[in-house]
Amino acid sequence: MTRPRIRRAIAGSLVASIAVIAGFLLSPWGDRFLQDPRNQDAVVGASTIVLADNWFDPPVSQVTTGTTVTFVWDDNGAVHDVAFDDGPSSAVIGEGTYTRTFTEPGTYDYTCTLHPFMDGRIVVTAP
Ligand SMILES: [Cu+2]
Repeated sequence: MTRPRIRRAIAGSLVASIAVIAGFLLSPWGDRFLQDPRNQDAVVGASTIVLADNWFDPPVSQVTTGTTVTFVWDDNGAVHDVAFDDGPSSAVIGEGTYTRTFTEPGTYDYTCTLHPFMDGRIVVTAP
């Protein structure tokens, strides 16, 4: 290849790469990647949290003490876990459920250790 051809080839692959990245960031998945899920409004009373599309739904939930929160895997077999900052965590699984009962008020952050952007929060208030 001549030099101009090489330059054109490099420029072409650069443009293609930028287009792919921009396409990703503008997609719904990229939108989720860019935002902190814990900035979402809390859904009051949500005691079931669904794992789908690399996302906890809802990412922020507010419940009262004594509530058992159930996490439900529904991501076509994609493997995730629920790991709380204060210790408890589920197994790394592709289907099934995980439950945790909250006896103390507080803010409980959790994440999926396989997908660091996949974050969630449970706010526990006194009844
Ligand atoms: Cu995950």
